[in-house]
Amino acid sequence: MATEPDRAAASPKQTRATFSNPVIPGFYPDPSICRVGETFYLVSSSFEYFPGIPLFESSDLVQWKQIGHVLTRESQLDLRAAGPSQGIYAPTIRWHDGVFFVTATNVSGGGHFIVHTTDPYGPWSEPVWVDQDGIDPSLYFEDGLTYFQSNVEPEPHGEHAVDPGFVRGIQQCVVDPFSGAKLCPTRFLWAGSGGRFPEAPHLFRRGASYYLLVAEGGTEAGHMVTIARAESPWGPFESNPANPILSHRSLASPIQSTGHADFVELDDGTWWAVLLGTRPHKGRHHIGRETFLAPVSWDSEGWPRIGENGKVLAEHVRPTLAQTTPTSSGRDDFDEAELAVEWASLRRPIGSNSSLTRRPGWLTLTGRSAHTGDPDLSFLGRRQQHVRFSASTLVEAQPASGEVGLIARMDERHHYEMFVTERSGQRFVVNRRVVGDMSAENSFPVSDGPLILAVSGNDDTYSFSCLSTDGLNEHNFQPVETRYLSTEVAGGFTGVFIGLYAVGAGATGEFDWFDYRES
Ligand code: 6LW
Repeated sequence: MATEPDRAAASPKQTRATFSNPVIPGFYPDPSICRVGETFYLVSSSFEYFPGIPLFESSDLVQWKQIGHVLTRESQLDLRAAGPSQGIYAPTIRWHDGVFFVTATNVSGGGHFIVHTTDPYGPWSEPVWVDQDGIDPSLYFEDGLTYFQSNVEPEPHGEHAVDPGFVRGIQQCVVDPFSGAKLCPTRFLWAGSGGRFPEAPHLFRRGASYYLLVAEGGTEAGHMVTIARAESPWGPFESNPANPILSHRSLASPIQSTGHADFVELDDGTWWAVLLGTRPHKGRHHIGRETFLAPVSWDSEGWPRIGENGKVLAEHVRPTLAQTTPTSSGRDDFDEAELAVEWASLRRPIGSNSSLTRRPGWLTLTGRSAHTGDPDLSFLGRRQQHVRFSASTLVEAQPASGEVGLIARMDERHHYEMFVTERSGQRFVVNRRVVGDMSAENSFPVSDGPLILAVSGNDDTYSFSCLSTDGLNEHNFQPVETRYLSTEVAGGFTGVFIGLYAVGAGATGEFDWFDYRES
């Protein structure tokens, strides 16, 4: 799906040019960034999807190419108990002394872990576990010590029951990053500036000061980034009097819910922030929390501010780095030995339920679950990265009484699909909408033979259509509303995936190609 970036020579004109946000569209929240020489690496949360923690590379901070995932083996990533929006939360990536480290939390088993590698293309190590409560772990290396931060959670994330005596905030210990062993007790660092849910800590140094960057306000409309500083990694931390240093709360900006930032410094002395944000339409968003980039400026008192006076814009002036061009084609002909990196399954590798060799040049999926709301659905999908998009696939389906189809999936209880099935000896194409407890279907009969299944979307609707390759059968289903797949309806932390699936023990689907594009 991807080609190497073409690097154009930097010219004064190019360095003054702007870039568009988000730099990584679609469900890629909680970004964390590190720099190794002239190359940047970025990771984001992946929740119940397998493999875990998408990993990107860039040389200009604007064009990002996914190079793989950090967690590619079941021994690293146990999601068996992960419900929707559980599993992997908020990774941090750091490079120290020739080694890459990623820490994150598996909220569905094990808690915080650290993995490492010398080659970001993998393989990454087995996880080591750190015994500290909370979510959103981070790492800071200095003088041979590895400082390990996280937030403090009074109970499993998501409940937020109020204990009046409990102070939320950021805590820290020192760890051995190769064993996970704690080398000192955990100490409380900072309670934040007063917003709810202080989280997403990152500790870094600039000059003689240690800065503690955090998110507050919750990941919805009240989200913000605040900062404190100290003369030691242990504090005491002094809150920036001008906090927050980024927030879009109550602004009429097309970009909302900005927060959860991480900083990187360039050779030219400029600092940049990656952060999450959303682009709602009529107060709702369905393609998830996305990754944005913004410049960081420092005032004369040594406090940073993100973007244009604490706001992220749809366009900012580019970093002074040689500009690269887009890399991803969005088409998979299933001709390679392995699936392209964009694909993910649910909770575990799709394993023997998928094959690229059973029929060479085709992706074969076989059913294993009873229905599309099953947590163990035989599914391969990619993130819907653009509100306006189209996706299509050519399928030869042997569905038996099961289903072979194309799905727009938010979670187990919120998804729209179009599938081929057989009922009373007749083959049908069915469009089903599942919203919570409600399910509705429309169907029409088709004859045997290959079909092109397509879905397109805009702000308000998805449209499913089906065409037989002999041109004799064409059916366009009534558009269905995007709003019921939105985060505001479905809840949770994820975004819509567009995927291929098979349901039912006897169902087989052979897919010749899959094409996804922004429209
Ligand atoms: C993440 C927390 C948050 O751990 O949402 O945006 C949680 N903030 O920091 C899941 O993405």
